[in-house]
Amino acid sequence: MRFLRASLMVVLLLVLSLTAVHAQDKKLTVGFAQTGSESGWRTAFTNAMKAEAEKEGIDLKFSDGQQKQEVQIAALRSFIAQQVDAILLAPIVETGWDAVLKEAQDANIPVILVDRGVSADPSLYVTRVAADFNHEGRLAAAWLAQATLGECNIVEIQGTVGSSAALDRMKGFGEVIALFPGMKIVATQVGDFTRDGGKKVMEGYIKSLDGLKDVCAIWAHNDDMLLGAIQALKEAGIKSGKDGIKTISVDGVCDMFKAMADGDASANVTLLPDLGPIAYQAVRDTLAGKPVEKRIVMPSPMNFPDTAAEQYAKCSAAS
Ligand code: GZL
Repeated sequence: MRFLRASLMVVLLLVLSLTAVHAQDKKLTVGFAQTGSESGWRTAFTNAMKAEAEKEGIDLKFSDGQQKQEVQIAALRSFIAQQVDAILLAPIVETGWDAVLKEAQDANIPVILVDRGVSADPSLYVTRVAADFNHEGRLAAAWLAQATLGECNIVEIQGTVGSSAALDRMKGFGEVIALFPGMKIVATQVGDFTRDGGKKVMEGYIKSLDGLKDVCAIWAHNDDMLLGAIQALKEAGIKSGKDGIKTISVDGVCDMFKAMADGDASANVTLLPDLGPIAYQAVRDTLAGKPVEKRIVMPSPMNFPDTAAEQYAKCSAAS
């Protein structure tokens, strides 16, 4: 009898260890609800996530949110119905996610936020892998404050309304310029993170602000809007960058390095797009029952014209 019990234990342990090995080696199926394809950075981020999934043998179900929250929510519901192992979400705006995140939790599917954040209860997602957007705004303002000795009339071009990227960058930038009585934002409008949006906002500023004659700097929440704005300035014969209105923006897309190398842009806070390795590791850890930090912060380097030509040579060769 004791022999039988011992044999059963051995068989049970064997089955459990084989199951554990199988779970570790099982090909992961991950749903990724991306915001859209509104900017150069977004495209670079999407490509990086797909390439890393391929490298790690992850079956990535990709959904382009087309810049619409309802499309992203529908994608999450589809991933739940497909019973994916985990969901990655880059939420276009902060609010309106509680219900669908609860549905994922009830289906026992972990959700990991990548890039932007949400205002939902943090218990509804495992972690958020992203840069600190408030810090990016503070970095941008700190650079401008030292570059202008704290005296500057600034025009701002905002990202998507309600997005954590726009809200937090605006907040961080504002906190730092508030330290300098001589620095103020004289105009702010929404460019929705697109080149066309930035161009249209700048065309309006050129008209309403007398050709920007009293404007010392342009602060854009992302490069694409600044690149569109620079196009509008060129069409109006107004100089930016080295010999003109100072510029500061966030992302570090390849064309921004060209603009800095050409002397049209002044400085950049770079947003690293390669969140894949960290995000997929968080997926594996959470599925294996291991603890995952509630917030994983990516670093925010800055880049300037002095290395822009070399950086442009690298990024244009890679694309
Ligand atoms: C920030 C990201 C922003 C980028 C823009 O992490 O959400 O969205 O700065 C993109 O280029 O549109």
